[in-house]
Amino acid sequence: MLKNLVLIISIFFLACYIEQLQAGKKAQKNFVPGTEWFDTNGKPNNAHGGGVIYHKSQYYWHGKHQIEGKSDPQSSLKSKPFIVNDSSKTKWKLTFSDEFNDNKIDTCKWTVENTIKKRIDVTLYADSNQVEEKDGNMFIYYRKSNISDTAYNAGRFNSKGKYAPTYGFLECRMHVIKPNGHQTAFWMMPEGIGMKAPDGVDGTANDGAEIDIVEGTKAHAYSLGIHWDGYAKPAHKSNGRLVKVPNMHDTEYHIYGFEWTPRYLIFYFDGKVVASMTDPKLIPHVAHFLYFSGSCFGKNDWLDGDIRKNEFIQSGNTDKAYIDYVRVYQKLN
Ligand SMILES: [Ca+2]
Ligand SMILES: [Ca+2]
Repeated sequence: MLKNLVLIISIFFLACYIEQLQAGKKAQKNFVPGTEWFDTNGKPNNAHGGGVIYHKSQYYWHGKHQIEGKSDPQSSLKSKPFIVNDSSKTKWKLTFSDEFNDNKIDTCKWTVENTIKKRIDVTLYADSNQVEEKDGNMFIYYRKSNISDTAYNAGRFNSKGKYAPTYGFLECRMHVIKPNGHQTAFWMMPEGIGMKAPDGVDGTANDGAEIDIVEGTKAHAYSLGIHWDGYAKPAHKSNGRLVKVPNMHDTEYHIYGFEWTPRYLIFYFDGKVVASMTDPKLIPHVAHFLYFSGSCFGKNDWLDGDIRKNEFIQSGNTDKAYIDYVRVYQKLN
């Protein structure tokens, strides 16, 4: 008895599924003038005296269902809408931001780093004296430390453990320092094991990557890209490019954007696409926190200048990068 009941229910759902499948074949997301149009049930669209309304990113065409020579077999209440997705503008919702406008570092969002980093021939000290929010910006300071001739200070702060989106559109308006043995970066790191060897080494960036939205490495260019599977050779892999921007540092601010979806990554500079990645192996699918950092380098092969020869810094001056705002949007549908 129970067996028969299960069989009947199964056949019923299978029939519903097949019907939906058949209807789905005909359902349209767009239309061509001069051809037959179908509604979302795959039925020929029949809407006399139709009108279009726009509601929550969808256009609906409603009308009265009529067949020539017959009375109305279907009330307009039962008719299904014909839907055209509004692809003219993608809908984004602001889910995180810091405008840096209240002269106080928001510690619910950010952790200012206290770290020591060894370079080839200099040591870099990051501490809370090197990051300051004022005048509508978050400042990152660069200076020669009074610890020793080879010790330098630069600020770093991140949202680790406080805010880490998966996918979204990130945008930051920032004054990147003109590199001369020092540089500014806006980047992301995975909250999980993605960049930790050996656990994160799976041949992909799916489990997390270092995502560099901007690394200000050259006077007339900057670097962007991703690194995955840790930093140790031979597992470490990377993909990215140098974006040439003549006179990049003649303008105080630029806007650096990053669009991250399950299918692609797009990098923007002042609203223009400067790089995109679509290889499924390169798309991270886990949470990444935000990172802003200043760095100093002595001898190096990737950055303009050498901090030991930076006269401005060597004379005891403070150089600064600053961020007007950072905003993160998430897609609505
Ligand atoms: Ca990996
Ligand atoms: Ca601001």
